[in-house]
Amino acid sequence: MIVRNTELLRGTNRQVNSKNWSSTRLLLKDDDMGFSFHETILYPNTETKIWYKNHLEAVYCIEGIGEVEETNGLKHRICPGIIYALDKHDKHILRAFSKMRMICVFNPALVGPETHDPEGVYPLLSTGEKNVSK
Ligand code: 9YT
Repeated sequence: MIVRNTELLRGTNRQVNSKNWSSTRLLLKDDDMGFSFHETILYPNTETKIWYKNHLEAVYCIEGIGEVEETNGLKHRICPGIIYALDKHDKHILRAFSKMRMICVFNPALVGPETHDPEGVYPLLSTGEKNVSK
């Protein structure tokens, strides 16, 4: 059994920071669960273009208000209790109107240090790779 405390992972290499968000990665590829599991804090009044072309992601909101916009312009309000799943590797824009706390699951599992490239994509890394595009 794996038992971890998010608070104890902050400030370690399991916390990855970006301009608009901070992601604490509770479960990663090395844990061999078949997915990775993160707590992501989105900073208020931010807009992030994302395209996980190499991954599937499900995102469950537990705090805050925002919206996700599809490429066809359709906007979905996000608040606690809402999940969205990028089952078609959907390009999207994520807007946080307040601080938001999200639980995010990735398949395939992230290795650890991934952060968005200019297109909002995470590379497909294998365990051991430390070099990621910013
Ligand atoms: C909701 C979202 O995709 N935010 C970007 C960070 C990502 N969830 C992560 O790496 O935890």
